[in-house]
Amino acid sequence: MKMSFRWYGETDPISLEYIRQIPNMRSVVSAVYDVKPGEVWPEESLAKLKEQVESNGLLFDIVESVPVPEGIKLGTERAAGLTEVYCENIRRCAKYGIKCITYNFMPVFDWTRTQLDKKAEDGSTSLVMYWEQLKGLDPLKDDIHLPGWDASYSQSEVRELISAYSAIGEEGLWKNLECFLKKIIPVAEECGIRMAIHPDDPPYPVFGIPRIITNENNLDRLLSIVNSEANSLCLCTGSLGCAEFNDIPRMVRKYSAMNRIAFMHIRQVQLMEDGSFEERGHISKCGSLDMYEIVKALVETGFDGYVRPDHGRMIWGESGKPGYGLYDRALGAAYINGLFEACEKGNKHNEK
Ligand code: DNO
Repeated sequence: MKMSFRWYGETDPISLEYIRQIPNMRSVVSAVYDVKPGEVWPEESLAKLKEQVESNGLLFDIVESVPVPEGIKLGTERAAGLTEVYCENIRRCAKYGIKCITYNFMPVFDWTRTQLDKKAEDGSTSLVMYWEQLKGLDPLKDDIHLPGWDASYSQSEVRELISAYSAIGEEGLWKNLECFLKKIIPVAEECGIRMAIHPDDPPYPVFGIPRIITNENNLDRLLSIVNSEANSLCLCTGSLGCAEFNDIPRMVRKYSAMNRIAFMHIRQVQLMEDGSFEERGHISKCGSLDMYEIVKALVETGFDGYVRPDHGRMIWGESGKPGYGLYDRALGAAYINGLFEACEKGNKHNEK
């Protein structure tokens, strides 16, 4: 496995010097953040990122994300042109050494949470989603400002988008994803890049907006659209894992054995009885996901893709981008390294 760490570029309060000091750190996961979805990434920006990362003794070979514009997801008349731009971005990334690109196909919003700094008993804070706080909200009537939602849309734009997605429904979204994949995967193959789709977070419809990258059946369907290792998963344990119907170790084993996981996001969540969830410290004891079983599944299937500790809590007085502080993600990386070492040595021992 290739250990990696997300870095938001020069505005990230965490320096590459610090990231480099995390044991076994290899790759920096980043992106060109100052270009809008649907526009071409300037080569100078990619060259600069590569130079910054490499001068700190790390590799820049994985991108998260090249965002997919709404026009592609909605299949508007602009979709074909926007897909061309997307393909150009894949080619440019390849030119600067990128091997894996993460993206998602979530309508309008990326992840959904109701609070980003919920205090736990030990004083740490983390992201949570409490159904209680969402109940009764109607995005078509109420002004909704959930933390972390894209503030670049006005409330009326959000309403229009939600109506447009409700009109196309899940099957419409599938059709547009299929069209997109059939165009981009051959380009990715040609450039030696693996596209890694991030699951919907959480993996079910929110406010009636369709969501499709949610469960095993749908992941099977997605992978069969183009049967190629360039059409792979970013398997995010925390996103898929906040629904009880997803058995994460089983899914990891299955898709890793098929060599269709390009990137693992390792995040811990605690599921609550009513479907709400809290993000927690990475170790198995802290939440609903058995991290040992997850890593064991990876090791036993010979996984050699990228791994990153996903969302950490804020601890030790740190403040910063919710989910993306240094300390708890570094603890997560150390823990994940430990699980890999133990599972790899155990595996060799069993083979003898
Ligand atoms: C949350 C992340 C996601 C992810 C995108 C990928 O912190 O896991 O925002 O980067 O969904 O496109």
